Amino acid sequence: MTEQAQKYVGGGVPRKEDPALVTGRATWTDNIKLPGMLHFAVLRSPIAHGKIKSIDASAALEMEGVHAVFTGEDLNGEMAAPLPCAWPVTPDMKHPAHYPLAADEVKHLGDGVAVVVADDRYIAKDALEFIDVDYEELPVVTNIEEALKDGSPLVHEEFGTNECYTWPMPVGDVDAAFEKADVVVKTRYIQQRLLPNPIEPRAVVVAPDPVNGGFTVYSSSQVPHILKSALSGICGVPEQKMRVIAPDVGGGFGQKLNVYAEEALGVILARKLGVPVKWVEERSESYLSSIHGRDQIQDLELAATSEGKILGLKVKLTADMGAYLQVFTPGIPLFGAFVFPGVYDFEAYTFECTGVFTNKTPTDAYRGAGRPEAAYGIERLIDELAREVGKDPAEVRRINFYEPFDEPTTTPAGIQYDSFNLQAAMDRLLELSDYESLREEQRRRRESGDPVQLGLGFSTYTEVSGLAPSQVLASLNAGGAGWEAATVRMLPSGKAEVVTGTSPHGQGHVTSWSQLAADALGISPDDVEVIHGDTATAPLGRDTYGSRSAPVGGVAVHLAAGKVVEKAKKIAAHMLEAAEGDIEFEGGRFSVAGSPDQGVTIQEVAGEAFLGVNLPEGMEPNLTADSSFDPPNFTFPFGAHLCVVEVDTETCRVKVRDYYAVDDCGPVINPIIADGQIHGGIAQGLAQALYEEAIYDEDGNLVTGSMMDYLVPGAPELPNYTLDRTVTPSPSNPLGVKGIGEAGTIGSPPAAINAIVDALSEYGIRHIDMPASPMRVFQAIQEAKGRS
Ligand code: MCN
Repeated sequence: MTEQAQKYVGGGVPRKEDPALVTGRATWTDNIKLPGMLHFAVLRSPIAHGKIKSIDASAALEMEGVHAVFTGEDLNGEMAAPLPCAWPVTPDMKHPAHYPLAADEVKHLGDGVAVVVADDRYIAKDALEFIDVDYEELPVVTNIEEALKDGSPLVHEEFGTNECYTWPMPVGDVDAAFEKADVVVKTRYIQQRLLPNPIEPRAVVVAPDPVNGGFTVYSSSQVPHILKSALSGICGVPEQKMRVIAPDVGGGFGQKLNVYAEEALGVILARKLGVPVKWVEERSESYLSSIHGRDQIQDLELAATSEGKILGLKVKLTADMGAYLQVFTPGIPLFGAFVFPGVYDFEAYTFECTGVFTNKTPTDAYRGAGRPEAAYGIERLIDELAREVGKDPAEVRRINFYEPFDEPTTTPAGIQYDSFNLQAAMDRLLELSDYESLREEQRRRRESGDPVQLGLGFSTYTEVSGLAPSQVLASLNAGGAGWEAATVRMLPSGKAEVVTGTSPHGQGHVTSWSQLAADALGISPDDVEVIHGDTATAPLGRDTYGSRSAPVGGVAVHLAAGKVVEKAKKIAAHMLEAAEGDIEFEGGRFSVAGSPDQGVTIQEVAGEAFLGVNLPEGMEPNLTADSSFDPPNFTFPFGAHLCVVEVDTETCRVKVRDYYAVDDCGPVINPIIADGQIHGGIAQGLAQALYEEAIYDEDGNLVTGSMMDYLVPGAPELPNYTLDRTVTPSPSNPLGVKGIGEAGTIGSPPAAINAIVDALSEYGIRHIDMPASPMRVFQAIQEAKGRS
């Protein structure tokens, strides 16, 4: 490929997306109003488990403005297939049929029971109140350990058990390592359940196409391409007649990486009624009907020498699936299996995960999806180990880091990390934070009996990003099709269009892909239009999740643009009557080597390619090229974080005073965007560490059912971040880029908890569960005082 100097990639090009977003000119799904459109609302179960004995909708049907009420019994027969789970992790995994509306039995609070279609959403909502459902309540199970006990209430009676699957990772025997160990740290950590909170809750509009008999689905989704295939299967609509458009999407964080009941209901209702229909989720409804994150128990054992050198790791997870399996539910904890050993070089590792059904909303991918859980496990263990062997946690990390490498290196989990240099990241972090003087301040405060203690918490994490390699995904029974597609075309005027299969919902792909195309083509990013999120205009795509877009989709843009330049070079040679080998390309201009005055711009070539008059013999007109990039491996970003907390031992409040992060995602396409991703990610990780927890009571009621009770931190609760980066290119793709969209969320929870435990270690406190609320800190201090 013809490469030229990078002018825009790596520079802080301001986000093209922002003017529309900050001036209220974005188009959200809820802004879409179609002629004749009706609105639907879903009646949701007020109990966690029960048989539906009868549904009487007569009063609702009599209300003015109500067009129809349907139940599961009315609609399920119209589905060609239930809602999909795309990752059957074991051959004998239990997979309950999951229809958009429960027909016989509700399995969790908020399970859909009936749908009202009305003139507007307010009438539809009001009408829900007039539907009378008679339930026979059944016993409920919400606790995963209870759910596995004999005699537990069963979520799905037909399976005779609540165990969905047990997945043992086929890796080595660790017993020998544990026999050699001087120190074994054995512990249990809890990953509390989290509720994702994108600013825009979900929304869907479905319009039947009276001409071709198909449907256009507008959805606030991260995955229009996946949704198109899935909806066509669920609703029995030929795939080529299904078009999905993701308009502006106000965040997703993994929650919108799914195929939801309401999307299928929209298609079925639009087909039945022959008019467009709309559904918009409310926040408290979202807390019940959209997937939740995390929720697992981690039983861990780490074996090491008295010097703190790790010898082996045993991981046993018990993970809450909730009541049904959504698209990736069973696979989420398994993502963690591959990176649980973290950035540490040792051999012996076992991992087993048991997935469990409970009467709760299903879990699925929430930013990081399995990897924050894993990083938390290993990073907390390392701090516990450091304390056992009496060394500084920075030192114990260092003696276990992989030596720097830039070629794939096999890990105890049986995968290959692509490139690491933790030493450089750690060196920079210690320098950036002035670690020694922080320790000095800590000593001073301890000695003076200051009620406000200082805590320092490290996290040196890695993660698997760039979800792609089709063959690897297939080997994990996760389907394949991990590639990403792009088309780059020059228009007659010399401007360019980039068509991408990624589907941004806050990550700034329009800007980033413009930079990539601009550099390759030698034009301005302002002359590049990025087309995305519509399966009619961007027909090939695998969408946005798993921090895959830059290392897979961005690379596809780069490769397609390179192909355009290759073709343009042939045309330029023809126009300049020179040999192709003599043509040089710099700054968007082709010239003849040794005769720089003789040249044509890429815009002139584009015009010529369009006219098709003066082209090399046999060459097709137009300057356009496609690429479908399927990398050989994932990418493995890594980083070193340090969280500095002040813990007030009298009020038990934790203040995150400073947060230092040195992340490495290879070369950065856009530093402003990458920093923004890290900021948002750290904020979400600190939210898990300190504030957020979805709590169910024993009857299956979501106690934290609104923002009044579910504490999402805002800017005042969060510190200023001090960021820097190291650059270790990935050998998995020609740009060397690794993903950055989840890194902050993965690195920060263990850093924060390590810092709090560090602050309180003088009391003999060894662990505090997340979220480390003032009450938990208070209890930990009281218990520690009771012990002493
Ligand atoms: N980038 C870069 N240099 C790199 C790597 C990435 O400049 N070396 C830029 C990319 O060009 C892109 C952005 O960073 O503009 C993110 O790229 P990438 O890491 O590939 O992640 P994705 O675009 O695939 O985004 C997915 C990731 C995930 S999995 C979640 S969850 C998440 C996240 O992104 N959800 C988000 N960030 C989010 N940000 C917002 N605003 N909203 C969400 O819902």
